[in-house]
Amino acid sequence: MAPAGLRAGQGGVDVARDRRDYENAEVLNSSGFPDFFIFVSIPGSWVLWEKEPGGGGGARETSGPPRGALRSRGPRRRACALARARAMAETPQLKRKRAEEEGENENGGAAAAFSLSDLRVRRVLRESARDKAMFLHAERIGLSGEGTDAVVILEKTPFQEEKVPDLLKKAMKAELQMQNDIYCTFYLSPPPELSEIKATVVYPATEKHIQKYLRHEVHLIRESWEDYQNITLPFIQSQSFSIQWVYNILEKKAEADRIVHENPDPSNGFVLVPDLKWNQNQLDDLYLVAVVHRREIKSLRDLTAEHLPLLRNVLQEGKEAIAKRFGVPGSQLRIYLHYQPSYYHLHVHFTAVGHDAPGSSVERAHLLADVIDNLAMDSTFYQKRALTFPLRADEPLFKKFQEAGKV
Ligand code: M7G
Repeated sequence: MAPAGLRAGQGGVDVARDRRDYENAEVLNSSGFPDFFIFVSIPGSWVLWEKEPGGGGGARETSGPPRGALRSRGPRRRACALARARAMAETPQLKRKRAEEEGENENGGAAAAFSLSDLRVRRVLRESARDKAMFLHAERIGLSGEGTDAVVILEKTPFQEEKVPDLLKKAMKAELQMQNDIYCTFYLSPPPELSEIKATVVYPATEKHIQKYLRHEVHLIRESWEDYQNITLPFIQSQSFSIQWVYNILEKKAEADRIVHENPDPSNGFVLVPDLKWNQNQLDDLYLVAVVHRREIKSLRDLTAEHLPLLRNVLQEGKEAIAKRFGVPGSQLRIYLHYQPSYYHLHVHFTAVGHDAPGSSVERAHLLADVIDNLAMDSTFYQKRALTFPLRADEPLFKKFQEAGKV
């Protein structure tokens, strides 16, 4: 039987055809170690996948014209053919592409895990020597050679107290940089387990994600209630910034194992999870976020006295849960809302009071306890007063305020 249409396995398998045809594949013959081959019939053709010679880990595909005498062997055998043919024929690249496609459905839009080495750096969006962080615009190159944008945030993680003695002992290299009287400076090259870097990846990233991390000049906007109604609200309504990650948390499709506390009441309940920014290795930068179950509250501007029971639950139960789980008392927590938030689904930030968390400054953070008091005094407090917030000069909302002659 002369193989027809021999193609190299590595990157040479036609994914579109494989995915469709595998559904009807039937195993004709197969072998495991040491030959590793699988011979299947697919509609209108036969295909042989075999291990590429040379131990490179690739698969070689050979296909040919229809054969008359092929019999169906039932659904189980077909499923087996599907899985085994995939396992043999897929290169790591193809595997990732399939995982990505299938992951989309399971996670409501979230891409499946992938390796950082798939990403290529395009440019530095911003860096902060103080925060020991760098924000990168990266891209992931697809099989057809086209790039998909990603944002990567690299941050040196805070020291962990229990690992510090090891750091001094195990530092591979300690280079003395200068010495003067009682002062000296060393540069250490610690082993990998003591020199962690946290990498947060947004993939695929939209232009809005990229702009969010690009350095721009910042302006303070003073928004009256009328400005909110005429400029901000129509703008928010015209935007489609996805809050799928919030729904994934509420529906336990993501981060379910990270939930610290939940009050399941649909009106007055919420879910408390560690924030994306916190790696939970140390309490100094403790950061959790409470996401409310109600979906129609966009921001501080929508709050009235009707929401007091919900806000009181978040404050009280959030504090109790953090004290119980992490041993940090309520008096050492900064509990606040952002205005403007990045995501228009009500959520509350819980950060360690000693942690200078991004967005915890006066122009953006509103303490939850103050919000509660304000609403208790006046139900329409946030539909009356002007609110100040920072906007970067490149943000579309800033442009709207500019067009309206407000900046
Ligand atoms: P925000 O005030 O809307 O915007 O807060 P900000 O990001 O400009 O502060 C949203 C909060 O949710 C931030 O503290 C984010 O770090 C956090 N966050 C964002 N995402 C996409 C996730 C996520 O997927 N999981 C968790 N746990 N937190 C997230």
